Amino acid sequence: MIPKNHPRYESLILREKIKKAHKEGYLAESGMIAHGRGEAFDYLLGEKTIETAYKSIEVGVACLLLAKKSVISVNGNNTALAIENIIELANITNSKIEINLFYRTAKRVSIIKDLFKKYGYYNILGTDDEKLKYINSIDSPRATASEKGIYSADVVLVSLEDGDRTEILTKSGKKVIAIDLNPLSRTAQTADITIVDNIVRAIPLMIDLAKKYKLKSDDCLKNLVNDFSNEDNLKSSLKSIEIKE
Ligand code: PTJ
Repeated sequence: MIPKNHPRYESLILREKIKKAHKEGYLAESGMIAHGRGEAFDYLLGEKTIETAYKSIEVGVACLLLAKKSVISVNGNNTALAIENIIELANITNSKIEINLFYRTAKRVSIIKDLFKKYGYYNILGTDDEKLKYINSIDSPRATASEKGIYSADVVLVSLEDGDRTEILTKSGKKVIAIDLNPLSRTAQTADITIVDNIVRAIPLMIDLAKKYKLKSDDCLKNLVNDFSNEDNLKSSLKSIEIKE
């Protein structure tokens, strides 16, 4: 039991969620390393949402609302940390949810599918290995996607994603929104809209904004997307990382 007054309470609770997910068999061993990497960057960002992330959250939400077919890609880590928020964001933005695992096993897919069911989400995609298609015929496990989901989507939201996969998605012409605490990662660098923030803060902010921005006109949302430079935003995000003495 972690006492609520522990100075690192929030961070330790997230670790507990990651450990529990691993014990339950759906979080990859490397997922624990990925989490530690994220923790380090979050620490350097001051464990708060930085100005540039508020901007990319706004643009990311606009992009999801404008999409013809948007999909939120889920894996072991984001399921462990943000399952309820992912479902809420999908419902508000009319996005589908698809399981996409780097370390794919039938067992992990089945546990994640059942967890989403437990939280009231029944139509998760990407569960049937045989029905997966290869994006642009690229013969790599990183290029697989379900026909009804990522394969035919125009906008994909990824988090804790691997760089190869993000690159394949962007090269295939899809707009990729990435949530990644490391502004230097290949995912952060190759996505169209990068949100340098922790998913546990970013997704609730996206939900709140989506509720408001649903009322805005398409023209207004399009202007937000067109005026955005991911390169500039990432450069400014890097400046937020300060090593405090
Ligand atoms: O569940 P699977 O099989 O798909 O495996 C997924 C992992 C996470 C193991 C895989 O995608 C992986 O190895 O990821 P990487 O290459 O370590 O990248 C994870 C990125 O997410 C790193 O840049 C981390 O800084 C970042 N990150 C970690 N935790 C968070 C995060 N970004 C946002 N929120 C977090 N909580």
